[in-house]
Amino acid sequence: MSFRKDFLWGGAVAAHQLEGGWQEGGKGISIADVMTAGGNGIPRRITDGVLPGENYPNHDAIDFYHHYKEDIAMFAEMGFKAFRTSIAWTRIYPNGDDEEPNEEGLKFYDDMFDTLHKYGIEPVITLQHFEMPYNLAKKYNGFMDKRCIGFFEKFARTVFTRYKGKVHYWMTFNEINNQAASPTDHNLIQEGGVLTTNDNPDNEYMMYQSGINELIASARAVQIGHGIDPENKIGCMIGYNPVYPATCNPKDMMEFTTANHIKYWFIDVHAVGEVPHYLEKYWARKGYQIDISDKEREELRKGKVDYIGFSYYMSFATAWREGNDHYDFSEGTALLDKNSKAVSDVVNNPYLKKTDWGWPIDPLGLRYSLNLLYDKYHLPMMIVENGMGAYDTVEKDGSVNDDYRIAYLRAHIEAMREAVDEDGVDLLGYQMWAPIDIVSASSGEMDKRYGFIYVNKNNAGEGDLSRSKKKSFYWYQKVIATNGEDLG
Ligand code: BGP
Repeated sequence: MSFRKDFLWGGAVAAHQLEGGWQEGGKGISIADVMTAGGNGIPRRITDGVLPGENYPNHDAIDFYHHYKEDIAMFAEMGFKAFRTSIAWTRIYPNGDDEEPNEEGLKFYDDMFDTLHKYGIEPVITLQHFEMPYNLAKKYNGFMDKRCIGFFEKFARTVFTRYKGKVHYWMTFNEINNQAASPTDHNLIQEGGVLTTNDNPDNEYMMYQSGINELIASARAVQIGHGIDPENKIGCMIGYNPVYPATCNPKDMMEFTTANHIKYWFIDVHAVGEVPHYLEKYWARKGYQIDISDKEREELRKGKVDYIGFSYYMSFATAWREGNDHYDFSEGTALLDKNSKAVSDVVNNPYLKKTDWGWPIDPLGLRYSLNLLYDKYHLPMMIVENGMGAYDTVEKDGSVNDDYRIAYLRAHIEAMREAVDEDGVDLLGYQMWAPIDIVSASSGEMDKRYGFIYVNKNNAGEGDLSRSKKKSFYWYQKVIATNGEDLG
């Protein structure tokens, strides 16, 4: 037996990427609602509010808001044991700083969770997935302002209370660490909701300050969630794409160590409850006065997570270069530029093929990651995203023969099985990204498809939104039915 009997097989999405209904049911505007469409290699933009004549693909997305019953029925047909999505903060508190929650928004998720439970599907819920209320970004500069910790706390308390008994698996902030790899993605310090420009010299400082404030907010949410229901399992969510040294040159090893520190210090705060020593040193060197009180440090210790949720898509390689002998963060911070192109100290890994969007494909890296995280933190883990964005072709008979997607997922699930079987890591579940075609987070495209379920809508917004099953639908159905034994 490789996977536990109650292994949580399923799929993951985020509210803003599929729900649509951006102004329905009393919902407010989120930062995802002011993000324009980009393209493969074309960055998205954040506009100053919702402007006429701009294209905002998240506004309608795939209209899960009205199709969720039909879509969940299809997930159930595949045999899903779990479904990961987020609660759109702006459905509950439309402006983020409202006095009272919006009942219609709360009711929407009640109905969605009831539908999931009807089929025995466990909801796995992210509190904040790139969808902070735009008002909080605009009025407070997001998590740069400590008042946002309180607003998040209130939101968390509201949903923990309301969905007590309906939701047991939670995560606080999606890919909280992504902002460290590309601090000014889309003129926004992602997750922290800090609006800025790419050339602002304070970006790095703001990333650290808002990141610390989010971590305090996360630690408070963990404590509140445990207080409301001791059955709650509350995890962090890390975008884990390991960085390898290009060679065994000790200088490459140091470069690799630094790169991993830059990208993954957030996990130490979540899982150990401490700001890592190297980071304190770096702040001191840079003269960053990060506002974190002794009381807040105590809160970090008390609000450690129950499990590590992480996404895994790819790995990177890094090499020392002339003039970078200090292994200083500032010399290697931007591992990806805003077009998701590798820059800085990232080098090509000649052993790996890439997707059409240039993401290196590395199944064995998943086994490596599971081992590394388990060795270091000794916490249960859940893979909460893993998948391959690809251009799909619909055949004349309506079928989509996505063998490339099956091959990607098969290889990753095999690597995951080896990590469990041979290495003994403690793994709670696997949520592939994304079981149904949705709007891409990085590019805003519809044609960057991940799903087992095809959605008839393209980048231009054309299509009747009808859903159909791809070849991979039947493949995943068999994988779940055999608890991962039959990957053929
Ligand atoms: C992760 C995000 C998701 C998701 C995924 C795929 O970083 O948590 O929201 O979108 O990446 O990325 P993309 O949609 O850009 O292909």
